[in-house]
Amino acid sequence: MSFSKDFLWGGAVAGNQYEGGYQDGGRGLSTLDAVTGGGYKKPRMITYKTKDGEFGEAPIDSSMTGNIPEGAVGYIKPDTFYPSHMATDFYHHYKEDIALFAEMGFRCFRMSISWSRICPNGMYEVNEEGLKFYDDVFDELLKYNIQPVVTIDHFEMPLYLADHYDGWASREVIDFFIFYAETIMKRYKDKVKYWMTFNEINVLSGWCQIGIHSNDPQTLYQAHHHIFVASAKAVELGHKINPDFKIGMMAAVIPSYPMTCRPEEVLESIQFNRAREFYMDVQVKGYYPSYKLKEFERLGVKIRMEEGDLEQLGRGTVDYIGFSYYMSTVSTINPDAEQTEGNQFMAFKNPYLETSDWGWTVDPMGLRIALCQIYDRYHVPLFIVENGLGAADEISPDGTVCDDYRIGYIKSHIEAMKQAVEYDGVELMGYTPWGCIDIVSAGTGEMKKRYGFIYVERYDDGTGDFSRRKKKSFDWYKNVIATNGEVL
Ligand code: BGP
Repeated sequence: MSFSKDFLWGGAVAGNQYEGGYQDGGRGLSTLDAVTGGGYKKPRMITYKTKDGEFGEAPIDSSMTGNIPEGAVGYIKPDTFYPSHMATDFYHHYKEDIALFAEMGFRCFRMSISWSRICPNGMYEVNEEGLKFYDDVFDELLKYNIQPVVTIDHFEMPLYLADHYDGWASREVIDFFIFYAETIMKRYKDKVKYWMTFNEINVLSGWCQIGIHSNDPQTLYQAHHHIFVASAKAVELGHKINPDFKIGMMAAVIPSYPMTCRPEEVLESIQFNRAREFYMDVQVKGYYPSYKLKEFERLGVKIRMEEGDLEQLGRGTVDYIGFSYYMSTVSTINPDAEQTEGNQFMAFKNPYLETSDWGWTVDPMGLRIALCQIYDRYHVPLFIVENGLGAADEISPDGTVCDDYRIGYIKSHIEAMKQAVEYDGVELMGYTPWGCIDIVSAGTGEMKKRYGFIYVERYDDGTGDFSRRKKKSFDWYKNVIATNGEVL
């Protein structure tokens, strides 16, 4: 067997892209609720009102970053389509969906909790109906012996905190977050064993994700310091609430290769990879690495720290590294090198690799390379909590959805995982392909970009009855799990 007998096969989603019910059950508004849909060459827009009451809209780029003017507040315009409001309606379909996940044999299910469903304004008021909703979801998962894997914060925050505190730029938000994290970890301490604090911490920026109104390095790294402290506090607190908790970090991993053996390009790729390693160094090793302190000096960034912050980082190191992997990129010193779309940034094209319909470089061996690089640096268990192929799946006239391309993509990445385990000795906890059921694309706000083993009839013009149907990959993945990855 390549994978351990308790390998966590499952699937992954995020609240703002799947849950819907944005005003059901006492939920408060989140930043993503004020972000419209987008599409090809059509950015998603933050709709807002200025402090003078003027309406405005600000584009977010594919890295989901975008800013609204100081003092402006998110505003939901009438007669405007906001994908997160209903998404693909997990809120009303959770029993049906979980039964389908169980039919595939899921051993775990990665999902996020919506902070503003638990604390509607993000502060110290708790919404019991919100807590009850996730109690019901976890009970349904555990009925089928599916372990919840909970992301505490996935790319959104309570709108009130963005509007009134400038989001994570304010140190007070640490305490609000800890109150929220403590509330859910205590409430679900006997139902949820696996947690992770912040989704893709290394790409968090802008108003949608962290509520800041500027991405200048001082503002951004000060906000990230507050997030690091909050994450470390949540990890330390979680271990006190239940010593059996496994609490991880989560980063977007996009390994970079030098375009040539030219030393300048090798150095360029080392520096690109450090952009993610900085976040892993802080959360796994528990301190700011020297290369980043040197960068702060060059940028004139002066992180305002409070007494005990650095000790807190040391006490709140994580149990595992969760990460997303979709693609690799190339580092070059040639500014005219051909580029291609990537996950949250424009990548340079690798002449040896194909790209997806959305331009993302398809590189299964890159997953093995990333697993080796990360495991060799940190020697903690790894968990691939996002991997998948966004494609414009269509229902054939006979009612089937033949997504052989997705089977090929997932199969090749599982083969790479096997090699990392069998030949490179990587300790791999589990694998939860992204968007195991069709959900809204974060970067483009589209339904058209589908990832699921399950097709959802919901379309970018707001039509569709949310009905679910199995794609060809559903039975294929079911057999992968049944054979613990032996048959692909
Ligand atoms: C990752 C995010 C996920 C998901 C994924 C796919 O960066 O963690 O939330 O969005 O990207 O990207 P997209 O939805 O833009 O296709």
